[in-house]
Amino acid sequence: MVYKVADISLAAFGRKEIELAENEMPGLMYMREKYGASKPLKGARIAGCLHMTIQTAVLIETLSALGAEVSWSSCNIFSTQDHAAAAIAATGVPYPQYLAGIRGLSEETTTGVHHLYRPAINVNDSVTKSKFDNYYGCRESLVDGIKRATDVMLAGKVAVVAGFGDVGKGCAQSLAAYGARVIVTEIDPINALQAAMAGYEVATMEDAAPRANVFVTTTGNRDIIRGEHFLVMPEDAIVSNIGHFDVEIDVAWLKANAKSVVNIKPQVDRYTMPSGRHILLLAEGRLVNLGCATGHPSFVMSFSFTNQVLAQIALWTNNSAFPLGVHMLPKELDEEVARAHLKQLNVKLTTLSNEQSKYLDIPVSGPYKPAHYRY
Ligand code: NAD
Ligand code: 9W1
Repeated sequence: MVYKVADISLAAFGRKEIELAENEMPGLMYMREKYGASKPLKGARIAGCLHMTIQTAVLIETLSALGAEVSWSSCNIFSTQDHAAAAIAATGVPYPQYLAGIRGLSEETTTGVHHLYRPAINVNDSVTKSKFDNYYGCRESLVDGIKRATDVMLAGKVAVVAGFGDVGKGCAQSLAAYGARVIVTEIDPINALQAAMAGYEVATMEDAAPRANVFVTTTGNRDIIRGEHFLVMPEDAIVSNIGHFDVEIDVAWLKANAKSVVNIKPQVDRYTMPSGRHILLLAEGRLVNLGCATGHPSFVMSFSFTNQVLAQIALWTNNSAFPLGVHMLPKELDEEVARAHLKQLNVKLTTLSNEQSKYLDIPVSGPYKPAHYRY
């Protein structure tokens, strides 16, 4: 067996957590139930490159259950949960060598598909991926990261959320739910209006910086928190990013201009400013929910990964329908992903009557919304 993991003795622990995650990933378990016997991925060799987490392990075992021959490598060592990697390696899933005969790709992130030589399905733009991952995922994993890092009481604190897109909306909501007073910054008047109507103060970073105890950047843009902001922050302000990689917070300025820095524990650094005040920087300005916590909960990853499985089935079994280029999953499949998660939540869905179906000109079995509908 070919594998390279940090510590194979962690396999038993990983297996127990995988078992727990299975019940929280009903979309993937539905795929196993629906396709486990017919094995539509038989003959397919799938090489995955995705963070090796417990949730990813449930994805890998789903692809295997559907008949695929799976090999896996993590995108980087920092996103590997060693017990997940060990549990998967113990089942005989290797890491990929060179693979010929690729029929297509399914892409999870917003990152572009550059030198495309096979058709690809863009899973990122499925509603059940983007809307749920960004909003519901961050709504839970942001505060998880902040709390694991600092144990700070959020009630009564002032928190700034830079950006009020899907991620910012989720972050602002959970901070407010803990009793923090949330200030939002925005460049887009529509998002700024949404923030104001949701009850948040909307201000600029210059205005907010001297008043805020907790800072969260969610913009996907660069240079959001800069030297002039660090200089006016109150004592032990907590500064974190959950947006695009590490460009939102000017960490280089902090490193160059702080008097000193003390590492409190992994991913938590306390900088001393020239004024003598301190700043707590989380995850070195990288994604705080991944650096200081374990990323999104299984349930929300189940949405993304069920899209991935459906995309792989589509590419493998219906290859001629996907010419070279980037495709979307059809709306019916997006709806199927959502449907597959309802039972576990005891959701009772209403069925269109034939009269209603005619009245709205929508098939009883969907799709229920036009392709361009915004949720
Ligand atoms: P989005 O485009 O919906 O929202 C970003 C918002 O930031 C927009 O409304 C935009 O107007 C605003 N903005 C841009 N520049 C600004 C500035 N200078 N000041 C204030 N606001 C500004 O995007 P999104 O879906 O919310 O995602 C945001 C980022 O989070 C992306 O980089 C995305 O890749 C990342 N993301 C992270 C996670 C995670 O788990 N950490 C999950 C999903 C997405
Ligand atoms: N993905 N299982 C790092 C994850 C990096 C990562 C990234 C997730 C999950 C957003 C997917 C402990 C998990 C993932 C743990 C970890 C993602 C980037 C997950 C949230 C997305 C850029 N994006 N995600 N769970 N790394 O939570 O696979 O370190």
